[in-house]
Amino acid sequence: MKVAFVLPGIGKKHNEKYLKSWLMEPLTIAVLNKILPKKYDRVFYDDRIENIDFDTDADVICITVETYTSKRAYEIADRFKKKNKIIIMGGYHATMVPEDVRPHCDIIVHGNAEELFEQVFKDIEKKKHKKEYFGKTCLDYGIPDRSIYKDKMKKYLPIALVETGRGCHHNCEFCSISAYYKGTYHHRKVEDIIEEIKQTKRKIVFFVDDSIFSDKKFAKELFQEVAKLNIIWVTQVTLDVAVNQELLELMKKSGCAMILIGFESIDPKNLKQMNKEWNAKLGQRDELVENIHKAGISIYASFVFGFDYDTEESFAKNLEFCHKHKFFVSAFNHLLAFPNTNTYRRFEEEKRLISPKWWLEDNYTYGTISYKPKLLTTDELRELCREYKKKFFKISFIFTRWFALLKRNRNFMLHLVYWYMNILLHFEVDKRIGIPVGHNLDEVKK
Ligand code: B12
Ligand code: SF4
Repeated sequence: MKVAFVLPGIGKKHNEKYLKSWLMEPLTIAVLNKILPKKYDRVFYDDRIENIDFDTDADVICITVETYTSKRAYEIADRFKKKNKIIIMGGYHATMVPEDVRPHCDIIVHGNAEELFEQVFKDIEKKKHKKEYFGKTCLDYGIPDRSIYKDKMKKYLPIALVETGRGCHHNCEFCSISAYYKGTYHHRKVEDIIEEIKQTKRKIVFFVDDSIFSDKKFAKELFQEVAKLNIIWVTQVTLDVAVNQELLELMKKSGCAMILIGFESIDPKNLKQMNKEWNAKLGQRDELVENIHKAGISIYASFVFGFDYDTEESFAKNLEFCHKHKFFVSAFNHLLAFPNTNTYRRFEEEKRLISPKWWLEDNYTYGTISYKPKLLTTDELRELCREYKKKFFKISFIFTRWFALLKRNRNFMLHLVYWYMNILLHFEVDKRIGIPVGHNLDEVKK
């Protein structure tokens, strides 16, 4: 039996390439490749960078589905179905909205696949497979098998993705992670993580984790081991890391160069509504940011606009906050109601969803606001996000922030990353807006 893995793309503008900053190695596929029993032949199509061979001799097609990629995933599945392939779908969207996915596949894998993937294939061989399988959270996959995309590595950004944990102990209203993992957190074995980092031979590592400090004991143990490797690493954490000086020092010593913090909003009323008021309660936000910077660690500050108390002034205040702290990089995104999150349910109850299944709309483009914000119009919200991103990535501000970085950290590699990211994102502000979701992915030029 032969298995084809497919990672669908979001979409791209006609005659343009896929957005470069989205082109990271597809770790999900390396993990699925590892847990698929060795006896099966396999092939992988990365829809973001190459054309899918719809005439493949594979018998089973495994498609990973995220909300943004779902429209394309269904198209791919329907085309393969016409060729009598067995279609398996899994991933965030398949788990959160199975009713959406069901008509397009033979099997849905809900949740994590580690404990049941082998069984699914045994059942397929016996022609007795079920329509749905339910996986528990489990990260016991050892080391992911990246051999399936080694021929494509040059097309991905030169950063290794190494998973450390899944889930998060917080429950922010808009978040798919909290809806998927329901406030729980699980991590891998430290020795597997260390072995994997060594095997990737990369000098820059992104620890894939939604909240690495959900288990502080584990995080400390991990960083003590990582300190022996001479790498630089980045990850996503919550602001509370800054109250623990010992941890900050350990992070820095082990090579932590940057952390992505989801500030989301600096307005306490918004934070309360999204169930993230702990972000502000932890103490003075400015002091916490300074603590992190003093430790020599840079910040990727992520903001989301369109919450109920946001006005144009909120954008200006946020930019002021960025000017004050000169963040390494920043995101000014608009709020999105991801399916099955509490934000989605609230907007549904309040009758504020303009398009309940926005991800399937034929003319949906990246940046389209699919709900009614309270104090801004949809056009204002979209335009302000674009305008303030432009302000953040202005060349003069890139220089200002770089001078601040020089004082914080002298690592040459980090400075290269700084310029690469900031210039890339400077040019991507307009490239992103208007990407037609689900379209132009069969074009030869990718
Ligand atoms: C790394 C990452 C990225 C990277 C690269 C992603 C990539 N595909 O290469 C970057 C930074 C580029 C990125 C960008 C974006 N991301 Co992202 N990203 C992640 C992150 C942190 C890790 C993904 C990962 O590798 N996990 C490790 C693997 C092993 O776990 P897994 O994917 O869950 O797979 C397991 C199961 O889900 C299941 N499974 C998954 N697929 C399949 C398929 C089959 C057939 C089966 C059987 C099982 C199965 O089995 C696997 C093993 O158990 C996740 C959050 C997270 N912790 O997962 C967000 C996440 C996936 N991203 C998300 C989003 C929204 C985006 C963006 C749209 C953000 C934006 N506005 O620009 C873009 C879209 C990029 C794109 N799709 O092209 C959301 C998706 C939500 C949703 N409902 O779909 C997530 C969940 C983050 C969040 N907090 O909500 N992302
Ligand atoms: S802290 Fe981050 S990962 Fe955790 S629930 Fe909130 S937004 Fe999601």
